[in-house]
Amino acid sequence: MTGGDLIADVLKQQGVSWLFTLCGGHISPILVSAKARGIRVVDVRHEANAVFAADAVARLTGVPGVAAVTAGPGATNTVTAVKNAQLAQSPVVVLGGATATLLKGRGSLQDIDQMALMRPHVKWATTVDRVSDLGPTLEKAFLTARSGLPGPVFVECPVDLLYDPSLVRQWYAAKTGDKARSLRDLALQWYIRRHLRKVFGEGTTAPGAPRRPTPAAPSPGGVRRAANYLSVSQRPVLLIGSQALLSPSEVGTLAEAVGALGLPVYLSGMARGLLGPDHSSQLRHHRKQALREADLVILAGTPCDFRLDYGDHINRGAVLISANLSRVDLNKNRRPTLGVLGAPDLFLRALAREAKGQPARAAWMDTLRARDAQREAEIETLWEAPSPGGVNPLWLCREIDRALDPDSVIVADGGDFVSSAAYITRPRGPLSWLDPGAFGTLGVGAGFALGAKLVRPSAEVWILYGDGSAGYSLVEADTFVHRLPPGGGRLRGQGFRGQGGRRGPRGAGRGQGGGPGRPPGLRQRHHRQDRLPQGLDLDVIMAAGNLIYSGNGRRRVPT
Ligand SMILES: Cc1ncc(C[n+]2csc(CCOP(=O)(O)OP(=O)(O)O)c2C)c(N)n1
Repeated sequence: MTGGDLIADVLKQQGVSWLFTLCGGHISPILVSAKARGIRVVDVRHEANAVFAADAVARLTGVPGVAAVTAGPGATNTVTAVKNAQLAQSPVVVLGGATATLLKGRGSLQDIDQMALMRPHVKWATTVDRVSDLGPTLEKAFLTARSGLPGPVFVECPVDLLYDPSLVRQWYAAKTGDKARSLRDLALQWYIRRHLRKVFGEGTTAPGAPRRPTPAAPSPGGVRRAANYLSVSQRPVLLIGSQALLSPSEVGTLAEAVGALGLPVYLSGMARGLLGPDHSSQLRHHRKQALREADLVILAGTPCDFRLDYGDHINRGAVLISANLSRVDLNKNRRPTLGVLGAPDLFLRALAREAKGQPARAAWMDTLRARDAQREAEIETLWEAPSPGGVNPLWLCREIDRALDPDSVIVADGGDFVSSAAYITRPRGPLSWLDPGAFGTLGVGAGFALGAKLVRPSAEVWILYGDGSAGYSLVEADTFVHRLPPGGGRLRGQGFRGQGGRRGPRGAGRGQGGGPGRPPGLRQRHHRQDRLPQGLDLDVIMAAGNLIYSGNGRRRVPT
């Protein structure tokens, strides 16, 4: 039983189906053991994309997504994606390789202070220094990632904890030689033996059943008070944000509750699509005006940050009810009339049960609907306008909307183009819109799409790229071709030709990072990079401006 096995056992037990990675000698045993247990090891071209993919898996399944990255640059490359997950409140577990415990701080390859690097960006960053702690630490990491306000965690796994103990002992023995020739040699032998007893000494235990965090239920008193406020409101507006979608298995129930409440509702971030493409309660335009005219506003999982002009979009005289898992977000920039600390989806479900006999608000709803229809008509004139030298982005978004399959997921990665897409395309159902969230990170596209396609293989997955954002992750087209199941739906492409396998992980030379060499069983992709442009023959990659790829002809978007 190696440390890699212990980690893989916990992953399996926690229900992890995919391990995203870019390999390296420091982490190879984790990948080999995971693969042996039937976990799909999906290797990408940049560690950020491994974390973005894990983030998408977490958002779509509720089970923390997992990425394993090698020591040093592997970890530093994840920082943007980890920070993005932190701000998006997404439960991601990042396993980081590290130099051998005995070599820390002594100038070995890729050895840096990873705790100092990661700590500000995660809920919990920890390092493990004995094999017996690997399993329990990882179990705690999963629980931490998904409990309370979810977020990423980082677990550093030094390389000598991961390989077969007999190999590691040999490796350490080679440092001192068999025969001690001097007092110094004797001391070193003694020191290393003592260290090995610590690293391997304790017995290991089998992983337990995954512990589920207790749901953060809102207080019944808070729900009752909200229902009372609602019962006298003439012009309420409900705004639902990403945090309300943190329990993917419950989104159907949430959608029913929101429908039953019957309030005018705006959906933002991950909540887009919650009510399907054209629910009668949902509004898409003139949100600011609605919030200014409302006499009651419910923020379900939405802070008063820049997206609401720090609270200024909301009528100062309105009753403001905010439900949020984070006490900080609950009170950010503007103290609500009623703040309910707890899961916003549970709050809305409880409110739908509690709020009976609401006043008729036909006039208010009609006003909002009329404005919505008027804006839709305006947009129709805009998308027909000629766009010299390129494609009218509004027209393109409309075409995409027309083309969207009922079973589709949109990944939004771009600037203005994506802002336009957000109000023109209509995600078809709950959890069918993925965007970076409050961090506004360009480059989430391919990683998110990879995770989405693995979670929902039969869905059509669209990446809406700006031509700028496309540059960050277009290279993962290669990953789509080689790491997604063949024929598994619409996220696919042709054009790369594998040139056969060179054995071993990229750059993982023998003994790299102080480890005892690369284990067998991993194959590196090796392709003709000069064929890369042909690889963009994908029917799912859309880019604003002049770049439009619509590859396999099944649904060609006209240019
Ligand atoms: C990692 C990162 N770098 C830079 C930015 C700043 N930024 C926001 S939008 C944008 C332009 C994006 O261009 P494109 O994807 O083509 O979208 P467009 O706005 O042109 O539609 C940039 C550089 C960012 N949000 N994220």
